[in-house]
Amino acid sequence: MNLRPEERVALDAGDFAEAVRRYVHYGRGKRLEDTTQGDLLEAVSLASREWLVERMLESERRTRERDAKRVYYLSLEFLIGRSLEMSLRNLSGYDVVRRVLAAQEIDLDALCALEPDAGLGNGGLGRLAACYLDSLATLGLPGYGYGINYEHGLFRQVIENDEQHERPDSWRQLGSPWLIPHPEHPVSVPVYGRAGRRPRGGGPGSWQDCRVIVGIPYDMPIAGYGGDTVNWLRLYSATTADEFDVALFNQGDYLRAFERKLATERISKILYPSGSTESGQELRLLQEYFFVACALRDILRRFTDVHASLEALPDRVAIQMNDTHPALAVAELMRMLVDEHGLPFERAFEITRATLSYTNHTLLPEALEVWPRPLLARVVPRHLQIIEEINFRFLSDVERRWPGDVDRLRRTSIIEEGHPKKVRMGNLAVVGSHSVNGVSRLHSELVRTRLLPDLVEMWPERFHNVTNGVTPRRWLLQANPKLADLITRHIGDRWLRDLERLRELETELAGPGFRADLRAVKRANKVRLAEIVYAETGIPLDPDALFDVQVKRIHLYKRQLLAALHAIHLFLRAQDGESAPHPRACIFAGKAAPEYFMAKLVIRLLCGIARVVDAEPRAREQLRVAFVPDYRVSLAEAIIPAADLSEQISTAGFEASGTGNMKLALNGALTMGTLDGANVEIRDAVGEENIYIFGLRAEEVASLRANGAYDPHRAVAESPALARVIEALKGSLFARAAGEPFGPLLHHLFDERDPYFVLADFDAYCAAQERAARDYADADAWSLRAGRNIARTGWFSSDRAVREYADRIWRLGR
Ligand code: 26Q
Repeated sequence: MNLRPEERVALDAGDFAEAVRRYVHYGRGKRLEDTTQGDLLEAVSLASREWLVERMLESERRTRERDAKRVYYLSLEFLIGRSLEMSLRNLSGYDVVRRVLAAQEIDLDALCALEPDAGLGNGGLGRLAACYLDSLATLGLPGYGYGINYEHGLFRQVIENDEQHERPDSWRQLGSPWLIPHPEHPVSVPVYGRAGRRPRGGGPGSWQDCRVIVGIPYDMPIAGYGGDTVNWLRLYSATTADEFDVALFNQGDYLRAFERKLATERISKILYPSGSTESGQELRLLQEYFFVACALRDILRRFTDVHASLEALPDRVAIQMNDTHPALAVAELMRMLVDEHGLPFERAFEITRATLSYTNHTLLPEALEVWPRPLLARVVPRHLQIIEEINFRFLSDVERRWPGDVDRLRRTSIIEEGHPKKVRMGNLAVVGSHSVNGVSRLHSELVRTRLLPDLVEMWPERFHNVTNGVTPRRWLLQANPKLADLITRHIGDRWLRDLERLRELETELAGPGFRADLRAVKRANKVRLAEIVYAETGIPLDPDALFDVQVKRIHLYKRQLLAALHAIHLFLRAQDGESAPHPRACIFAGKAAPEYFMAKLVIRLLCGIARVVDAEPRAREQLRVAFVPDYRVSLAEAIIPAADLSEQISTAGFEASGTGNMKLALNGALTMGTLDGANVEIRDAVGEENIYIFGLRAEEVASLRANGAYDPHRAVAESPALARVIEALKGSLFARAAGEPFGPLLHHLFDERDPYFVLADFDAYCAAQERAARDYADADAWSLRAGRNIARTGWFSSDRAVREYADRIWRLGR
């Protein structure tokens, strides 16, 4: 939407310089000449924030005036990364500010590079939430994120002696200029205590003797491209109410009062790393409940400020649950409608269901959330009652449709039988939503056929697919300014709002000039990355080598191990004096969950291979391996634009979608991938000739598993190359000390018959890699195919994905 000129707040250069001076002087209490870079970063950020705030207030005024339907994106994770550069670019103020500051001998790029990442997420799911906020604002939609203001984001990863060690991430130790605190708007959230008897027929219930947690909101402004719309991400910190603790203080229990305060404040202390598999962790449950309760209070307050009756809630509010982590929203919204607003249970449930929708991000059985019933009974007793009432009514419907089908009742029940009983959050989310979606075509199909076939049979119309997308503003404009400039010089800048316009590059690709320019941009990005990798690891990379990149969380199903075995294969061949079709640099980055032993062992192996290759002169002429520590958004922004080859090699059927695959293709890397997640759609988009697809397909993986026909020993017997690699892995060649440190990996591959079929795909993978290396040697032909990846992946914009949600799920167009 376009603003009238008088509505715009001008980006006035003089005002900006003055604001920076003001923040340094009065904010920090320093003279300009005494400031540190950190002071300047803060001052420049706060000065930029003034523009954001003006436009945020203006956006809010417009939305209220139109009484527009709002979307709330509930997520325990928002992987925002840095904000200064992105905000300035979205406000079209980046160049102005750079000039203004340069006049004062301040280097804006250097300041931007100092900003700590807001790493409030684990990986794909959290980054997706951040991309969607960018797109919501860019499309001019009133869409807001709700989450937790973690004091510590995902841990920092340091590598010592080939091993991962975790360090706290204190991203806002010095305060964050991007968080606007609102202590004047606290919300009170009851927890623990006792529920009264479960009311008959779903009448209003009661809940006594609760403790109260107080949520303090902090708002992070989110600017859309062009700056016309600025939305916000509202993050809550947990604390206690002063009045509440006064009771304890007055009893003279001074220390206990403080202990309680500290215990409560733990709730927003730290982000749980994914793969925190130990189930039933009370603190995680408290986090999930706390932020959902804060969000719903805020949402209903905003709604009831304007509307007398809650009947119209679904017409004005859509709430998206990012995985099952916020699934208690079903019970909490019901509780508010029934217990606080006196609605009949049946009507409240219709409203709840019409308001909520749920996105599934995983099929991995170990990642499906279940909570022990006794824990819910203790922490949120009234919610458990509501869940059981919902389940009772739901199972009655099932029984009416399939009389006597006891097995079906057992499978679909929200409550899983056993000792103890458990609450299945996925089933709760499906029963309590009007829409359930997967995140790629293949994944949504597998959700329907494998994960939830019974619920699909019950409500087929409820199930959708929305293939993920990524924001071109961060992942092209900001991360790859040289490519962005090149594109804009050829087709103008409308691609920034309409990424499918990149298709216009197809005609440019016909001329050799454009392909050479593409190559020059890629090379410059590789030089920049090589500097970073050298600084971080001491490993020198040749910018003319094929940059082969695998960056993502370390997980067995993602099969970094397959890439490691391939690197060993290349190493052994080089040692033999065989020459490769083209030199290659294998670049890895990613964090392992702290207690995920096998993933950490994979990191040790990768670091070991890197070290051994580095020490072998004959090998390092044609091979380099680097493990770059502390993968995070800002590091991704440096790695992705420099990639030639994008490793997307998960076991087919396990990666829900992937989004790094989209970012890499959009930046002109060719994909080396299995037919998994969104790789399938990337292949359809770029064409078979412009991607390397190999390996077992999802159905083949499933049937191999079902008939028990996978024999890792046979795979080794049939492949001499693989046999050599396995032999090399057995000794201590890649280890720092003697012994067989990689024994557990071998045990997993052979004795546990590796459920991810690494060895089954090894030969096909090596063959595809060999083809890629040969193809790469023809630089011009490669550039053409890289260019086609750029030109044909516009559909993977998060603008397209958010528009699909807006039209089909949130129904924002009135
Ligand atoms: C659960 C319970 C306790 C602690 C942590 C968790 C937890 C946290 C994060 C479980 C899972 C996650 C993250 C999952 C995730 O990132 N999934 C990815 O989502 C992407 C966006 O849809 C997909 O592209 C990826 O394929 C999928 O793996």
